[in-house]
Amino acid sequence: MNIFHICSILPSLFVFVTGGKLPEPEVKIEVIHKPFMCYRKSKYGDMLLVHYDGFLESNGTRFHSSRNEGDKNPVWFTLGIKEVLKGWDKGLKDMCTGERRKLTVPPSLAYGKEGKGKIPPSSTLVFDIELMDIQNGPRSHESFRDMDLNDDWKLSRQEVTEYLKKEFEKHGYSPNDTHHEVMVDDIFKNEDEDKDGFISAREFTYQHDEL
Ligand SMILES: *[C@@H]1O[C@H](CO)[C@@H](O)[C@H](O)[C@H]1NC(C)=O
Ligand SMILES: *[C@@H]1O[C@H](CO)[C@@H](O)[C@H](O)[C@H]1NC(C)=O
Ligand SMILES: [Ca+2]
Repeated sequence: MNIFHICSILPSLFVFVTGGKLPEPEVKIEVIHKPFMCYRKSKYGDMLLVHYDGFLESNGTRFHSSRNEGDKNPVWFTLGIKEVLKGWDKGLKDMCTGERRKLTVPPSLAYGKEGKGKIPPSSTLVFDIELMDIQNGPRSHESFRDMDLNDDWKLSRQEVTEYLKKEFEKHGYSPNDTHHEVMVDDIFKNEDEDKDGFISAREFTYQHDEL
């Protein structure tokens, strides 16, 4: 292939790969320790138990340590539902129990231009994170994403109704609007904890009754 071919192909490849947009900022992932045996890898919707230290990249100041501050317990969170920094959601996938990673997180995937508390504006952060345990999330990330038709990270009554209809059809029942209405009322009574008329990803993930 000569140079002219390469030049004409490259731009179209670029558009294909990035969908025509600028590439999203990425988290830099370095594996510090990988256990010899890996029984299970983290995925979206899993609950992860981690110990971590967080540092400002600019001068190495540690702004938080679960190992040394507070009750010194590791922390639980659900991966992939924006419960934690975007950089964590992106950087802690496919991780083994016992694995330790260093994440370098650009500001846009951390506290952004504003910063927060001890974090100055536009800070790149460095985390040293050890995965202590993985548990099944009470509800899967996948089903939330399926139900959230307009990708706004919350479920409206209409989205839940659509979901019920589909589930009923899948199992061979004819749709019954009155019945669905009653079910949706019930679901929102149980799930919409803060009564704002939507079921957020967080409310969805932490409830125990099944939809
Ligand atoms: C590091 O930077 C932060 C934020 O700019 C500042 O508060 C802190 O005093 C600095 N620490 C050192 C050791 O320079
Ligand atoms: C639809 O559901 C309502 C409420 O559950 C029920 O009373 C009614 O008989 C159902 N209608 C049909 C056609 O199945
Ligand atoms: Ca939605």
